[in-house]
Amino acid sequence: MSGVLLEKAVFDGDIEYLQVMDEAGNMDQSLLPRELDDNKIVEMYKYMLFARANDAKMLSLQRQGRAVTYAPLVGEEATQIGSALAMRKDDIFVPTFRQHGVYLVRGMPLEWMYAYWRGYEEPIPKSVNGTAIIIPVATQMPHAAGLAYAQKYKKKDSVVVVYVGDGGTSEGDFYEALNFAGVWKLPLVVIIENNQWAISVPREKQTAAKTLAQKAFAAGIGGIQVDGNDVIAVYKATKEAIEKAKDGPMVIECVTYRLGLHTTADDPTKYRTDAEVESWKGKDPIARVRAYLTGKGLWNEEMEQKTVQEQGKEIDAAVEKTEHPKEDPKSIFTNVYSFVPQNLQEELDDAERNNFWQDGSQ
Ligand SMILES: Cc1ncc(C[n+]2csc(CCOP(=O)(O)OP(=O)(O)O)c2C)c(N)n1
Ligand SMILES: [Mg+2]
Repeated sequence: MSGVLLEKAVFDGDIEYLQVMDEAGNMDQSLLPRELDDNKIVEMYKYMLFARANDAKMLSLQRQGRAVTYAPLVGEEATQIGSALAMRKDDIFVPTFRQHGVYLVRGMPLEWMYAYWRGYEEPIPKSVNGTAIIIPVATQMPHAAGLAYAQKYKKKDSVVVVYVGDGGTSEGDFYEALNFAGVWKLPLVVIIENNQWAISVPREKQTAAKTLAQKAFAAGIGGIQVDGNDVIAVYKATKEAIEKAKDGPMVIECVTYRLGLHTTADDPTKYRTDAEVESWKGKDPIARVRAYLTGKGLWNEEMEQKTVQEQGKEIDAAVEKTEHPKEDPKSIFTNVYSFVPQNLQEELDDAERNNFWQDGSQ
């Protein structure tokens, strides 16, 4: 009989799915955030166009041997632009290696990005309020939780918005960061950019969990799944999470798709079908906003051509500026820490004493 008493649910959790604009560009006006007026949606659209144009240029430069490597974002524009536009200036963002669209919105100079993918990393301009590009998968998660802890400790209003891929959510770092953030109720918003693939490993072979958002529950955090190809839904979910972040963290799984290569060293035709890629092209994040704006008479072919031209010019100017970079090899000593530790200073002195960079021995 005591067994009956034990038969009760001790945890109950649902993951909601949010979509505001569907694949055809139909908007559920009741869910549209009030501040997103026509102008703001046009701005979102232009950012997405820019992100895609920039992506195509970078890919083309790499194929010409004018960039070392690159991780394209094509297909993931809504997840990046929607979340970035929801951030406030003082919020801090922590990317992986694919959030070029977020950098764009945060005002990262294009030249910085072109120099980076050519193999030369400058310090991140302070005004961007974000960290460097992070290549080791999920290692940014504990850093982001630490940054969020610092905001709370210093009684600052800033929220940390961290990005992680679907693959990254299987890493220990991901769970450790969530656990820490849950216990300390940190102002941390986690954007899972679920693009369905971790290089060649498909989403269904990464985890048996039905959603990635539900991973938040184990850490006592809220989670939501969003149509990651719907820029309005991503914006809305991120904005609300930032507004509530003083009460604790939130995990937002953005369901999107990597239409292109993992990186320029990858050939996805070896492990996935054209039919799959084609089916996701039907959910293109840019096409649906164009359909919406065109339907409302806010956009037309002429405006599209003009914007594409202007953006192309801006991109070409940035490429031109970084075509003949003047690298400073000393930056690997001076740009890593906020000060140069003694052991690095000694190495630097030694290199200079021995004319390391002049004698061609590097
Ligand atoms: C700790 C670590 N393990 C492996 C790699 C090699 N690697 C780079 S990206 C990647 C897959 C990441 O997939 P996901 O988290 O889904 O992000 P996406 O590349 O799809 O944006 C792997 C395994 C790495 N960079 N770091
Ligand atoms: Mg992925």
